[in-house]
Amino acid sequence: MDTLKARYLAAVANAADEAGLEEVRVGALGKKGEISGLMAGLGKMEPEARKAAGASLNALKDEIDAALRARKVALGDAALDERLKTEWLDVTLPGRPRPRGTIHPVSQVMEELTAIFADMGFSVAEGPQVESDWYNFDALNIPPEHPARQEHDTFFMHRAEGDNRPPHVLRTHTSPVQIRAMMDQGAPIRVIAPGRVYRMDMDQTHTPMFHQVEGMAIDRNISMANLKWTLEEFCRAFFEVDKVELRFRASHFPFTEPSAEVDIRYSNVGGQLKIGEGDKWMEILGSGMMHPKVLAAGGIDPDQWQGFAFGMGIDRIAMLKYGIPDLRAFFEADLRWLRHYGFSALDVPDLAGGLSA
Ligand code: 2NL
Repeated sequence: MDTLKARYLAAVANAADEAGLEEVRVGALGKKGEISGLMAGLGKMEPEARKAAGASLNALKDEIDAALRARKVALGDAALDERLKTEWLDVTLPGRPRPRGTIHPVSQVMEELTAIFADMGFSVAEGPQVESDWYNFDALNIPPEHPARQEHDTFFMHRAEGDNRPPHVLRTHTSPVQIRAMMDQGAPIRVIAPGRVYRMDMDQTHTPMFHQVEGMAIDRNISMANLKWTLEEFCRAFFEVDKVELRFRASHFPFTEPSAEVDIRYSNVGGQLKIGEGDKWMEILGSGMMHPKVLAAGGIDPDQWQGFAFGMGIDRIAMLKYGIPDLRAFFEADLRWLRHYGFSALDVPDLAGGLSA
């Protein structure tokens, strides 16, 4: 009995893990285990001998059982200690930086110019990108034979078979939004209409979808002088320079009379463009006094009211302000490309028109 006990206690002590321990338990106390076998043999003994052997076998069983439990706890503790040694977390490690998205240059410029014109009393108007030909062309005094109305230049939406009404178009400018604003709000009115416009044009410097902002101010005594001041004020704030110089060149648009194309003075020193100085001129927008027919189409009496209007490409002025050299930056660029041009995320203009840090 004593050798049995010594053998099993040694086996328990030597078990290296829970599986080894279970092997020892099954060998001793399992259904076919050695101790269980001896206990089964008690029935064949004389009552006296059975009593003594039974008592010591039970004591042995209890002792082995207790040793097994103790060893199991010890092995569990050791395993936990081992895990704690290897699986530790350094909670003082700094977090891994995650790349943040940035606002798109076109979106940022829209926010900037919206804030600048808001300071001058202009609100923002929006409208549909799919327009009727009346809003996109007729209301703007663009005659049916005008090149913009040919299949070639404008995206026309198909009508159903047998529907002979004139097709809708993807708006070619945001002027229709201004017509709608005139009809909805009447005069006096000051609005800008920024948004997407579409023309069938695709080369190094043109994309079929681009962004435009148009603006207009209609009141009792609006003149070209108001137009000039408004555009100069806008350019000073937008390009963040104290002095800008604009040049108004006589031009022609169907929707304004008189009309002027506007150039801004700039210099180019080794590829570095500077606005407001130098001996170069760059065309940045078209403008004029609103044509009486266009005022009338918007439901405003041209004998009572005058207005100025202008239109400019947002993509272009975004490229100019942020020194972005070509259109690919807008369509194929990743964030590294934008950062390369000094474009930081979430810079928004403050009320003075400057960029906050
Ligand atoms: C250009 C020319 C211009 C306008 C847009 C306008 C809108 C209405 C009435 C009269 Cl509702 N005019 N818009 C006026 C002059 C020029 O844009 O070259 N844009 C890039």
